[in-house]
Amino acid sequence: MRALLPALPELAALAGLLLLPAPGCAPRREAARRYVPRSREVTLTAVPLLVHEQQGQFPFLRADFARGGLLEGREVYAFVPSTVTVVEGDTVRFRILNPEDDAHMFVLPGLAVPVPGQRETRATYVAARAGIYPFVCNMPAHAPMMAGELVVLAPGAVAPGPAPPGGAGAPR
Ligand SMILES: [Cu+2]
Repeated sequence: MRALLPALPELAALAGLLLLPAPGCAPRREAARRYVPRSREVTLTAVPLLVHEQQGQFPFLRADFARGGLLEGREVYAFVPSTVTVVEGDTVRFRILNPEDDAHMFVLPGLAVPVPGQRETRATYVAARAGIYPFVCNMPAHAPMMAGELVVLAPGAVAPGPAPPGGAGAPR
């Protein structure tokens, strides 16, 4: 009987083997993979695409801006870039350049900032939850064309750890 049962130390070793976590699941590795939120500076520029000042350059715009035209009462502007990607928990420091003389607004859920002409405007936003958040200029003459998206990734979607300064292949 004694010979058929494994000895106590053997049983303990077997139990230890069964409890070993699968490769890649070790708690230590998991901790090292945790994303560390960071501060990200994002520069957006308000860019005129089809505006009244261009009617000399693009004669078709006269018909577009005329009564009943496709752009009656409107002008087309863009935020460049129009997609900004960050990670949940990041603090986004927006620097918004408006080089021309029309005023704009920069509106995100929970943030609304006037963007006067020929000025640089700064705004800080904490990307608290993963998701896709539209940003717009909500001035009637510029909506809905002047718009973009703040894409907030879940921490598990990005490479781990803070970026080494200037390091190649570092997560951005
Ligand atoms: Cu605008």
